[in-house]
Amino acid sequence: ARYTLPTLVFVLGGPGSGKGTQCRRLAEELNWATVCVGQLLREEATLRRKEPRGAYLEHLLSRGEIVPGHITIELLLDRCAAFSGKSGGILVDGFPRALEQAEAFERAAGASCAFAVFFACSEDVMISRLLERGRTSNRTDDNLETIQRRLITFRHTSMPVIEKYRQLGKLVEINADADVDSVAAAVRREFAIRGF
Ligand code: UP5
Repeated sequence: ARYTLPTLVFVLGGPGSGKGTQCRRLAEELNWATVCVGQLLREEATLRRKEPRGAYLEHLLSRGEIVPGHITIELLLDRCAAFSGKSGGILVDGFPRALEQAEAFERAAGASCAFAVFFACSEDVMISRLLERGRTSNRTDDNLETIQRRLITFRHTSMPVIEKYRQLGKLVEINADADVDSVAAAVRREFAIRGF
């Protein structure tokens, strides 16, 4: 990397497990930055909607499929660079979602995460949260069919990333079925234990 990255924490969990909600809250409390990688991709799809890349991204997002790593990693590193020196650390919300993307990121960034947080949430809870949000979110992936695809992608492709960090002793698992305040308190405790 051309600059030193701040402390990175990967925030992982299934669709609707509460990653975004908790990242926003924690970032404010710790005075960290947060990068929602799905949001970065949605913004890129909108920005380039008249180009082939925009249509391609929208195609993948609306089907709950994972965007190729080289696209995601470039956007993510650019955003991290913008925060360089301006925040204590960066919460990376929703990345990496595939083992090879975790490895590609580490190569490109020349760094890994300090640790990874996993919001463990039951599928019934995730589905009902997303259907509820889908009434007003305008997200093309908050419908039952795509929610089910997102869950399958999560189980098959993203869970191995979580298992990797567990094996490395870098995983912090939080019960995310609980209410927002309880989850936030559990997360805050885990960061405090690690000196943040
Ligand atoms: N809510 C949250 N916490 C709650 C709680 N404790 N109790 C009750 N309700 C709670 O929350 C979802 C909803 O639940 C909200 O209405 C919230 O109020 C409520 P949110 O905090 O948004 O959960 P989150 O886990 O962030 O859910 P999100 O839908 O954003 O997760 P996804 O992982 O599906 O979405 P993301 O934006 O990360 O990715 C979208 C797509 O981008 C992916 O499907 C994929 O196509 C693509 N992508 C990639 O290809 N590569 C990447 O690296 C990243 C994304």
